[in-house]
Amino acid sequence: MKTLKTNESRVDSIKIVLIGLDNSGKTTILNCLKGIKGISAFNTPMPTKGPDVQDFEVLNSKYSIWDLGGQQAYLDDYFNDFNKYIKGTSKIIYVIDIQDVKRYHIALEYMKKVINSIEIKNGIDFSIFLHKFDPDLTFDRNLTEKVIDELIIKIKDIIPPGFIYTLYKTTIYALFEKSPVF
Ligand SMILES: Nc1nc2c(ncn2[C@@H]2O[C@H](COP(=O)(O)OP(=O)(O)OP(=O)(O)O)[C@@H](O)[C@H]2O)c(=O)[nH]1
Ligand SMILES: [Mg+2]
Repeated sequence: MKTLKTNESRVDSIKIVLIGLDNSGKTTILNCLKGIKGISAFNTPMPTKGPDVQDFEVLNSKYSIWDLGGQQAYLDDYFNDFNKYIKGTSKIIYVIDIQDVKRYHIALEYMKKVINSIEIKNGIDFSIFLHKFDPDLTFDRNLTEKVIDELIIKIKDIIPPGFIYTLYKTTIYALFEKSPVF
């Protein structure tokens, strides 16, 4: 993990912030974005300890991805000066583990805090990933289509009027497929 100065922003690169609860899949998504394919993309990364910044170049564009580790110990720290974390950010990706039904309410509560902490709400592209939406996702008693529909309604309820966002279903098991929900 790199040492991070929270007021650091690299003007020549596109900054993307990945945020969400622990185990939601942020680092795995980052690895996919970095182009790590094959078996290593499926390795389970160690939990990210606080903020981790990764700089890389894809097709002549420079990216600076800020992967904010989601373990309980770090979640509140980001709000001490959230606007420093998101300074210069083009895109915030909020990741929700669609398979972690028991923690939907915590994920939503945290998302609300994140959105409310963004001072300048226009100009940042806000995406919500309903992640681990695997092609072979099996619905059971806990995870039903109705449960997902209800989650989407709750997300819409949290979003403040005029706040622009896009909701995607994502998975790493389709070479990172991403399709808009609406
Ligand atoms: N089924 C499934 N599992 C996934 C997917 N993406 C990631 N995972 C798994 O989810 C687990 C957690 O992934 P991480 O990327 O470490 O999660 P994280 O959000 O970075 O977690 P923290 O660093 O603790 O905040 C790992 O076992 C991954 O292999 C997916 O699309 N589908
Ligand atoms: Mg991580």
